[in-house]
Amino acid sequence: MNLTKDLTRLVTRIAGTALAMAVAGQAVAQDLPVRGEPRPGEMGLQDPATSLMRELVWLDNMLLWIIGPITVFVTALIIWVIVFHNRRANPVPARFTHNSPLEVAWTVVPIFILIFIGSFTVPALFRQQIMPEAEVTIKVTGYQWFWGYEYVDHNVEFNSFMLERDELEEYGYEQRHYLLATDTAMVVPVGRDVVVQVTAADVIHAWTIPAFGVKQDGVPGRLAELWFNVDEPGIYFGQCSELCGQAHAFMPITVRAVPEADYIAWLEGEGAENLAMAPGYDQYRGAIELAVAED
Ligand SMILES: [Cu+2]
Repeated sequence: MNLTKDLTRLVTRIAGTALAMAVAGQAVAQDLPVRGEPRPGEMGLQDPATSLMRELVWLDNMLLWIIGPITVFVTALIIWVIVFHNRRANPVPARFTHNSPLEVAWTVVPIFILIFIGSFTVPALFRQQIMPEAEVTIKVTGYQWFWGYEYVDHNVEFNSFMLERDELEEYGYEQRHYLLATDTAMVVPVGRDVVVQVTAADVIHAWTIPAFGVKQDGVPGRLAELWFNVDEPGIYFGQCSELCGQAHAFMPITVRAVPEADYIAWLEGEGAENLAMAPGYDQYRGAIELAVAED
């Protein structure tokens, strides 16, 4: 952890100059590498940023090893039938209609294949759908056509709109982030269990970050949940994934995963209440007091 820099930033913040706050805010933005974004010509999934997504990538690869041989086998059977069992090659067809051993085999073998697959996918599904004890709880609301974020423990609330092409640089993004970057972002601490409550205010939207391996429909009148725990600091992009109307393509999602101290400093800057509920707050407080004492 970059303790010295964090401390300097916190101390200047305590001094309370608006300039120092602006500089600190910018430093957070520029420090963060973009880790979760689509790349041109990409064939596979995005690099996983959570344990859930690592598991999904593994499952995806494992299934390819099963579906690949099955596809080759079925294609070979079709070719074999076409070549050797057409009217010219085989003018007198066999007359039998049943073959019990074969029928048992083509019923039982797929059952075992499905049981094998299920023994990995069902536990993975449970890991996604059973919520851990939330260390950070964020309520996300889909609107036509932007996202609203609410840090329910801290009374912090804001909306998130897509950046136009000519605004990207001003916010520290590049042109390739058009349709992905937003003016404000969901900020989360790395290494903490974040539970996101997803809903919508008008029509059905869907909140997703591909690198996190999460996707959840936001349905008006209902509160669904998803969770993730981000491995590394970075910027991660997603896009609304449920056709929600004319500007469906223009309500992207930006998540900034930051070190804990930056997360608390950000909350503080947003005027958060109940800061003590933020994960790692005691440590953060201790670090500030230490820095002040050394001054
Ligand atoms: Cu939408």
